[in-house]
Amino acid sequence: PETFTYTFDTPIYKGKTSFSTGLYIDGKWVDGSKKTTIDVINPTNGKIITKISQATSEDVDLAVVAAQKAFDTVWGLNTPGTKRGALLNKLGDLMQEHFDELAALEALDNGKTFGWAQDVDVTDSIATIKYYAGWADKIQGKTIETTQHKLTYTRHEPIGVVGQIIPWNFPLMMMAWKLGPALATGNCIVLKPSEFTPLTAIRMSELIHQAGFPPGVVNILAGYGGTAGAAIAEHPHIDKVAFTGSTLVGRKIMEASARTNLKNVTLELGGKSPNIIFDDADIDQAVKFTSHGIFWNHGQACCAGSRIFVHAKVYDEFLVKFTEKAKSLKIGDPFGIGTYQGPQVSQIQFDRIMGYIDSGKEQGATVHLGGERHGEEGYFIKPTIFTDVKPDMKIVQEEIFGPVGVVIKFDNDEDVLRQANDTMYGLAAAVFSKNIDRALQVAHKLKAGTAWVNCINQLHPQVPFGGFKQSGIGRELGEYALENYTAVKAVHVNFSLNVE
Ligand code: TXE
Repeated sequence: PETFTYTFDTPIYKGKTSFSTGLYIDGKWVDGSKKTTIDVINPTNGKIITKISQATSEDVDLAVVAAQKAFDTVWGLNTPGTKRGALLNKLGDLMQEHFDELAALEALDNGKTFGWAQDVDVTDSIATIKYYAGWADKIQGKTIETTQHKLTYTRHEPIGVVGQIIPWNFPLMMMAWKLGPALATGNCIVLKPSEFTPLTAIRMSELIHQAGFPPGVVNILAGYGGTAGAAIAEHPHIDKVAFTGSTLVGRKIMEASARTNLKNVTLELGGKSPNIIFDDADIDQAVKFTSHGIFWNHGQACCAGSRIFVHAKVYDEFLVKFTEKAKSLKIGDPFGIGTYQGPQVSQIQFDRIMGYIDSGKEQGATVHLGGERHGEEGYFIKPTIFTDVKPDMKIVQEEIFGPVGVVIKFDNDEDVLRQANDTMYGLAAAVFSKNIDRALQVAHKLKAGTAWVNCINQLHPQVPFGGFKQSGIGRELGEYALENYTAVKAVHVNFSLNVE
C-alpha cells in the first residue's frame, strides 16, 4: 500500500505524520483485494487529502479468519487479563505520545477544531482505553449456592470475533469506546471506520501494532457501508456487532443479524434531545450550555440538545442572550486561532442540513439567526436558530445533525414534559432549574438514557451512555459496556451420586 505523508504548518500546530494507507489484517498492512481506493476529502475546501485502500467483503472474510485464529490461539481465554490490561495501557501511552498528531489528523479529516480534538476527542479516547485497561483483570463471575452436593459458578467469557462499525462525527473517540471494553474482555475485532473519516483509525492500527497486540486481535478495514459494513453485519462467523450511526442503518444491522446467525447486536443511534430551561434557571449558565449543546462539534453529536424549550417568563431574556452567544462563535479554519466551529464533515451532510433549513422555512418557521452557508468554499454552515415552530414540523421531529436548534416557548411543566418525550428518540435530555426538586422530578420523568441537570454534553469513561426507544440498544462506557462483550456461562459441578 501507499504511504500517506502530511506536514501540518498552521498557526497553532506544526508537525508531520506518515503512515501506510492499507487495510490492517492479521498484523500486516495490505491493499484491498480488489485494489480499489477511497478518496479522503478535506471538508474545509472539498479537495482530496489522500487515497486509502478500500475493503470489500473478501477482505472482511480474511480479517474474520485472522481474528478467529487469534481468538483460538493467542487471545480470548489464552491470554490472562493482566496481559490484556498491560497492552491496553501501552496503547494509551502511545496515544499520549502522539497526542497532537492524532488531534491534527482528526481536525484535518473531520473538520472539527484542533483544540476540541485535543481537549475532547484525544483526551477522552486515551482516558477510555486506560479505564478499560483497569477492567481487564477484574472480569469475574459468581459462585451461586444451589445444593450442598454441587458447586455452581458463572464465567464471563469473551464472545469471540466482534464486528465494530463506527461513524464520522467522533472517529477516534468512537473507536476507543468500542475497542476498550472488547479488548479488556478478550474479544478479537474487525473494525470498520467511516469512509468519510478513516485517517485516525488507520494511524491507530500502527499504534496498536506497536503496543504489541498479537496479529489478528485487531483488524481495521476502511470501506463503504453498503459493502464492507454490510459484510460485517451479515458475516456468519462474526458473533457480535456493535454499531454507532444512523437509525436507518441500525435497523439494517438488526435485520442482517436476524437473517444470518442471530449475532448479538448493540446499537447507538440518533437523537432529538430536549433541553428544558425553566423560569428559575440561572440564565447565563443555561445559555452557555445550550449553545454548547447544539453548536459543539457543529451539531454533529447524537446527543445534541436540538429542541430547546424555554419557559415563557424567561423566553425573551434567554433568546437575546442565546442569540448573542451564537453570534460570537467564530467559524472558520479548524487550525485557526480561536475557531469554535469548522465545516460539516461532507457535501452530503452539508446538503442534508441545508435541506432541513429549507424545509423549516417552507413549513413556516422563522429563521431567527443564520440559516445559510458561511463563506464560498467548504461545508460551513452558520449557527442557526429557528423560532415559531410547530410540533409536527420536520425540523422539530427529525435529527438534523448540524448547527440548527429550534427554540420553543412553554408555560406549563406537565406539558413541556409531554412535548419533550414526544419523539421516537430517547438518547439524552437536559434540564435547567435552580429548584432541585423540580429539576430532579423532571429528569426522572424524561425518557432518555442520559439526563443532564444544569449542564449538557457531560461524558465520562466510567458513566454509561446509550439510548431509550429508537436511540439504541445496550450501553457503552462504564462497567455496563463489559456486558456487551461477554457471554455468561454457568458451570454445574456435581459431588455426589444423588443428583437431584
Ligand atoms: O450514517 P451511517 P450517515 C445520523 C445523523 C446523520 C445520519 C446520516 O442523523 O445525519 O445519521 O449519516 C456504515 N451496513 N448519524 O449516512 O450511514 C457507514 O459506512 C453496515 C448519527 O453518514 O449510519 C459508517 O461506518 N454499515 C450518528 C456507519 O455505518 C453501514 C453518527 C455510520 O454511517 C451500512 C452518524 C450498511 N448497510 C450519523 N451503511 C450517531 N449516533 O452519533 C452505512 N454503514
